[in-house]
Amino acid sequence: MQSYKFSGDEDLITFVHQYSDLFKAEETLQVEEIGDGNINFVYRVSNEQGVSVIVKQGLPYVRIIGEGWPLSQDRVRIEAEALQLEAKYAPGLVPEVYAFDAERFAILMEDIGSFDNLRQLLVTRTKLATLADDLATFLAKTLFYTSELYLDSHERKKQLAGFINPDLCKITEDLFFWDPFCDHERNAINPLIREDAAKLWNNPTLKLEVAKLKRSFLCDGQALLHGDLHSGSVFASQEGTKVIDPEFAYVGPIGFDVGSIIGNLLLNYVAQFNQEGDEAERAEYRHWLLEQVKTIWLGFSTQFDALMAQETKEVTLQGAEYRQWYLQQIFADSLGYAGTEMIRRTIGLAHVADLESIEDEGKRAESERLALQIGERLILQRSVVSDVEQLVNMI
Ligand code: SR1
Ligand code: MG
Repeated sequence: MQSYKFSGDEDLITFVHQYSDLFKAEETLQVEEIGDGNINFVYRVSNEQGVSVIVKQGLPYVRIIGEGWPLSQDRVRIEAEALQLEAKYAPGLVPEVYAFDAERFAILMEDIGSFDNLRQLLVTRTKLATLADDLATFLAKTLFYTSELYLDSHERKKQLAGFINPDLCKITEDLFFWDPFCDHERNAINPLIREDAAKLWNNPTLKLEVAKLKRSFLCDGQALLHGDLHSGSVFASQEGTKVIDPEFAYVGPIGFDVGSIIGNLLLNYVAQFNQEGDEAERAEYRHWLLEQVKTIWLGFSTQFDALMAQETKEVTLQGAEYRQWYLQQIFADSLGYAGTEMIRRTIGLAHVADLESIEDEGKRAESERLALQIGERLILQRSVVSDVEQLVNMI
């Protein structure tokens, strides 16, 4: 397989000089590898004054597995183009792309080092002032402006063709909709909840509903999704939010993005029952998390509805009844995908620090059981929960 990997610090520095004039040729630059994701390599290049940029490179395989799990490098182009589109529609909410190099499968982009990873912030129970509003805006704008509601037929087909992304979609097909619903060798299951997992594998009603969600993931090309909107793909501070890493971008069902982030907030919610620290503080944080779920849904749906009414090009798709029907479908899908995210992060291959940081296996099992129960309910009841208030009461 033809591929290019940066050979070392000098090579990375040459790459940075080639695409940016941020640094002088004679400056001493420092290179650190900072990536802790599953798939790619990420480096920070900085000078002594603290000026820095990020280089992200994708090799033709999954980083944490190695060459045994090959992966198309076209994902790097997809990430660069998705970031550029997101920047156009949701300015300030993604890092700026400075350059994309198609030969080296690398992106040079803004360093968002003053923001912290949302998953870590949630584990340490940090309340974030603008997070829910920012995520609502990101979702409403990126999803509306890349949907059939806004694009004309030709633009839409072009977008579809540019973001086919079969390798990354296949990861999601397997890790969300197949592995966790059978006794798959890729699964990682706390022995204390194996029986709970087996109950899901033996529930035909649940498997039928998961199959319907999978069909929608495979076939319903509503908008250009981020495609992997979990807490690790969000960086935040008290001043703002940055969404990173859209290498899974493809044209799919809107509820997949909305549900992924809601599912991640709920994973932290269940973890907070058994995390370290004062129970009153944890209870208060759980309450805050549910408030964020409400704010995200209400902010997203209000903005999306207004965009539908004001900016939809096709007149038959602007009416109030159609808008209400459309948003109700997205709500149901979002609950379903929040449910599959909770289940796959609990018994599938890729776990989350929210649960994994609970050291006591027994306590972790309690939170994991709750994740499976809520996940199952979200999937089964997604069409009967009428609004976000009812959702929060159900949880
Ligand atoms: C092998 S990749 C595992 C997970 O990491 C990515 O961020 C996606 O969430 C994927 O499902
Ligand atoms: Mg990622």
